[in-house]
Amino acid sequence: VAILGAIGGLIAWGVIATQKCSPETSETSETPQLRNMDWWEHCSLYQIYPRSFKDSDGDGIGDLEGIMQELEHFVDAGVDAIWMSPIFKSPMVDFGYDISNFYEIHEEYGTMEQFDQLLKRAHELGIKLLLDFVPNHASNESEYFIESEARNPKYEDFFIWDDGIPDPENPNSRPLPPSNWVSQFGGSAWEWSEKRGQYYLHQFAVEQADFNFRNPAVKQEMFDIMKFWLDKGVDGFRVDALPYLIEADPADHGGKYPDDPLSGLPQFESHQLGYTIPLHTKDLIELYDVVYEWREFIDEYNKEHGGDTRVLFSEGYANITMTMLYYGNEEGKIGAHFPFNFDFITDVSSKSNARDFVYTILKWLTYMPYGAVANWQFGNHDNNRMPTRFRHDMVDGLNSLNMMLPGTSVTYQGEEIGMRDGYVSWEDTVDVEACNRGDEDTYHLYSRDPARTPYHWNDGPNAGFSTNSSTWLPIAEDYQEINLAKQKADARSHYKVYQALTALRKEKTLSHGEYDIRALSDSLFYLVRYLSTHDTFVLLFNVGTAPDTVVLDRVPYLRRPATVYISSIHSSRNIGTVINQDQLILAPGEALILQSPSA
Ligand code: FRU
Ligand code: BDF
Ligand code: MG
Ligand code: MG
Ligand code: CA
Repeated sequence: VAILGAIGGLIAWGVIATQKCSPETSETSETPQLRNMDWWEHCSLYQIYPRSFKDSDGDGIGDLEGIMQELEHFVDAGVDAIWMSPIFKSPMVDFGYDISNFYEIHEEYGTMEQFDQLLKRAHELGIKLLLDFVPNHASNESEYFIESEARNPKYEDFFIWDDGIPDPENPNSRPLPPSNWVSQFGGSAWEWSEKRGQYYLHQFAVEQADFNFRNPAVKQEMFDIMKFWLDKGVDGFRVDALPYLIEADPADHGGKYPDDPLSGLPQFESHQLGYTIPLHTKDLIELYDVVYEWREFIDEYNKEHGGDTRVLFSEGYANITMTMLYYGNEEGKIGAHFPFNFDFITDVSSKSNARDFVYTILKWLTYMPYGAVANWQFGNHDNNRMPTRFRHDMVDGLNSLNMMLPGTSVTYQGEEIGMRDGYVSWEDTVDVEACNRGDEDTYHLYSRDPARTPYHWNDGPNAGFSTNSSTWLPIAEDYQEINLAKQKADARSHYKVYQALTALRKEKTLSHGEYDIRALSDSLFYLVRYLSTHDTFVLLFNVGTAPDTVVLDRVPYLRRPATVYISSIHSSRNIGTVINQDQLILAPGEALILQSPSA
């Protein structure tokens, strides 16, 4: 309840009668008074995976200068804000999520001067730029770790160190790991340091040592890192891997790291993720207090420095209750501006029907705290690409859903042109998760490489990504069919639908309107966005594999005649087609956005 007061004034998309209307929204006397929205509440956010976006210097690896050269792409696409996966100094064991210096740019990606220029140019173009903040761990090549391993008093307790358990059978040999905890990338989460004669914790790769968030000096370092980049002018952070921030404290468990309970699932051996239930290693309630402190910090920074709001978007896969705690708690603490919503990635797929979609959408909107801002996304660098997880014919409908639901839309690099997973052979596989958890026969179950292959700019060599003879990951084989240049030239394309959608989002109905969503059958659902005195926009989407009929009287607020405003690229209906009939048959995957005038 207290969150009401705390978030107060941040009502996401409702209409507030008490707020003075801004000139641009007071067209007629009946027009509802619409509150002003902050930029992040309804922006189109885009994730860049820098290593695969654009290579400017011909080494086969994407870089900052490449992003700089292509910034106009975001203006053209209608994107308002971008966040970049890590660009900091790194041995690249986990492609930048293993940071060895949080204050420096990774040399393959460029220089600090290039970063400063990129930020300046993005701002000149009206694009917000967010960085990836990775607080859970540092590279074992970071100064923090090297000094900690050497017991330099300043850094001695920067990580989670423990003696381990004496081996009863071999009292003189190396002790056993402190607990049965399993790393996200497989194997024990504890690694022996010969140098320090102790184990350290790594919830991810061996080379990614977990920070000790019970050490005030670590917390201070995190503030210092954020301040360093905020002072440069970044617009905020995507915050990585939060569920793993804090683990059980031995002080609460008789001085010993407690074992996680066993899942009992017979397919897992003790070194495999899934063998245990992460009771002591994930979603610990203390971690939220750290997030709430970061929010206080960034709010304070905003107050002190003015200008556009700097934001925190949190990352973490957790159940709905633990996810919502990132927004804030009932005691009035506020956390991230929003936690990323992964429900379209984890809860629906090509096997889902229209009811599953509606249920998944309403889940987030139901659990979200009152007045909070929603967000939607269908992919990221950790999961198979959207058209591959769903069906190829669903790209436009899924992008429509992303753009038409209330709140912020998040696009993963390539979704605007419907890029699919690239094929990466075992020989070409570089993802640490695939290499550690899989082998030649099973790597594809774990590999994140297929979602990370380079962006398809055109049908030239290396899809226009790089002039090098080879690229860090292979180019997906379908680049001559699926690329940006072709989609700009074609009369109808995913990209053109995407552009129309980002433009449609500027309508007040989309930013401020109410929503209604319902399954009309197993395969067809509608999403209505409506706002008094404004046009209504209706998405009709057939997620099934057979044609299906929609009786238009069943769609509320859809006054006829209506007009086709956007249609999926294989639809027989063109933009501008007038819909006056009582029913429509939608082909499999067909999506129509209908516009109908206000009453
Ligand atoms: C999760 C993620 C992964 C990375 C891990 C550790 O999204 O960002 O890509 O491997 O966290 O930082
Ligand atoms: C947890 C997780 C995965 C993600 C990535 C990093 O296992 O966050 O969900 O896909 O592999 O670890
Ligand atoms: Mg390069
Ligand atoms: Mg280990
Ligand atoms: Ca941790």
